[in-house]
Amino acid sequence: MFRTLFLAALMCAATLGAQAHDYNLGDLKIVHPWARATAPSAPAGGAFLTIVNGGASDKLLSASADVSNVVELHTHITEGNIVRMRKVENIDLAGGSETKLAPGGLHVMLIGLKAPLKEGASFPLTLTFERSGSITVEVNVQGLGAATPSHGADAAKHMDHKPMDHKQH
Ligand SMILES: [Cu+2]
Repeated sequence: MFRTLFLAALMCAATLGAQAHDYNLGDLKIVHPWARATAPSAPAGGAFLTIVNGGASDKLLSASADVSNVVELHTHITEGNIVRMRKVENIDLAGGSETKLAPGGLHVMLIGLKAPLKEGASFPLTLTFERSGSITVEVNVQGLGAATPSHGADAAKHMDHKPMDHKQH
């Protein structure tokens, strides 16, 4: 299948304002990339987005950004009654599926923030897919109270995120 939407996606990324927010990359649609604003001392933050795959199966292999020293793909797992974050090597995107990276679930982890993520700001995040290639999207930073009701608890979990957690994987 021809990737006719690729150029359109690039143009969209180049002209994007602070609030716009869908990107097309081949058969993939990337919806509303956003991150939660972080407290001044927070060592890490999370970025979230939804990936709609209208084609054959694909995988999100990696994410990169300049706002932190390390960028990882994470999920949350429950061990007993403790919810922890764990690094994942990639994220499966089945054909015809919609995959949400959202607070409390899969997310892009920004570890070692170089500066706090401020509400109203935005930053580029490059996503690399196994089949569809790469795209750079603009992530909008939203306030601490934005989106889901589970935010308070999730923000606390991110605060507990120690560098040691990542060395185990
Ligand atoms: Cu995480």
